[in-house]
Amino acid sequence: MKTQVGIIGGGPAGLLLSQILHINGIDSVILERQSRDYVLARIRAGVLEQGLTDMLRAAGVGERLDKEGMVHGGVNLTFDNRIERIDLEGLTEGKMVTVYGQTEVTRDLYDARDAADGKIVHEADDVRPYDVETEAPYLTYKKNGEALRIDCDFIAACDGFHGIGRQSFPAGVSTEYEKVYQFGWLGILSRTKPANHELIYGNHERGFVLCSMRSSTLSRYYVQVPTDERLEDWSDERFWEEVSQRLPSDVAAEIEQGPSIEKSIAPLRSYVTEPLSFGRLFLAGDAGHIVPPTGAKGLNLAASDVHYLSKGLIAQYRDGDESGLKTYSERALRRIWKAERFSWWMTMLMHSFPADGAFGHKVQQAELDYLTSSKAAMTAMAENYVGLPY
Ligand code: FAS
Ligand code: PHB
Repeated sequence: MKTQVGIIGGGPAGLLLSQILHINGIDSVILERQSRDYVLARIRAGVLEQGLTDMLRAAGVGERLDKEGMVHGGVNLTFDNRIERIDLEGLTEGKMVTVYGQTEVTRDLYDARDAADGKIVHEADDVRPYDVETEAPYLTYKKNGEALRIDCDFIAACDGFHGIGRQSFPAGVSTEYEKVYQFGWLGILSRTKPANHELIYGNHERGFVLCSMRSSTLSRYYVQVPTDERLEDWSDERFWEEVSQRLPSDVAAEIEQGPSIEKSIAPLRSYVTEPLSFGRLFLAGDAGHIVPPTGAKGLNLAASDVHYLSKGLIAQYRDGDESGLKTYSERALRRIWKAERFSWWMTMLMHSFPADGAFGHKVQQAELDYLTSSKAAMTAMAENYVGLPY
């Protein structure tokens, strides 16, 4: 098989890239390791920056988003038995975020690719990129035991943190930066009304808590847990009790408890690999970087990577201008590092660090008290949370 762009990974980054290339007349093939049902069963991000929602609309994938997505003009912080609202819309001259699950974004992108007869190979095993330093790279993979090959002009590795793309860079090319946090997030989905019409991020000495949602009848909650925590030790009753203890009493009183329909623990890490390209192989999304979900940046960074990479590929094919591809890594990394910093800052501010003792907790309370009483500080948080410019 021959295509112009071979894409490894059919998550949001790979699907969005394929759809944008398609509407610009560029052919691509996606090789996805899992089944479509498996990909669509993942419960992950929930908050979309305006940059991503604009890209989805431009790619012809905004209809359900505009119908079902919930636009939020603010976000709330709780600490010291208080709740304080950050007026995102007022502090950023009208910018807001949209709450719409990553699962729905992925579903909408799959539907769009199907409608355009997009080529997506599911359960593609042992995908490997070759000759990426030449003008004729190719991918091999196995499907139902048969060895197959795809010749292409460029390869985009949108294959997530555990993908093959980054591992295919020759030794000595990459520099990795990593910080692993000594806690994870235990998350549940429940068919209950959300605690608030906007998100609530909670700092408490028992640990971080997040009250989010997917719709007016579907809530998403997270609590900080130690990295070695076992899911089987968390009954729904224990989870709801912990959420309530970590919130101000008047906020906790609003919580509608109910059975969990999904429960999982995700580790937290900050990670970046540099550069994001080698020859004609490009990394986009979690393949190149990971952020702790505290800043709601993971999915949104995948979108800005796809923005830069698709622009570079379009210029290459349309005008023979390779400058966008040559500068892709540098341009994407500038925005990635700013999101890494914001995600690290939110994580350090909102989680409990027992090793820092009572003093560390008091310093966090003071920073939150300052943050929520300073227009300058809230503006800085707001412009990062709604998303810095591409
Ligand atoms: P993805 O990991 O989504 O997709 C990569 C795809 O490549 C997958 O479908 C995988 O099966 C496939 N693949 C991997 N290796 C392959 C190979 N060798 N061959 C072929 N295919 C291969 N972000 C937030 O903003 N908020 C959150 O709350 C949040 N929660 C998260 C929870 C978890 C458990 C995880 C892992 C991530 C979470 N994230 C969150 C981040 C997440 O949303 C990512 O940023 C987002 O999925 C990035 O999309 P992709 O880059 O497409 O990577
Ligand atoms: C979610 O709803 O899953 C969510 C929202 C905000 C975050 C992380 C996760 O920062």
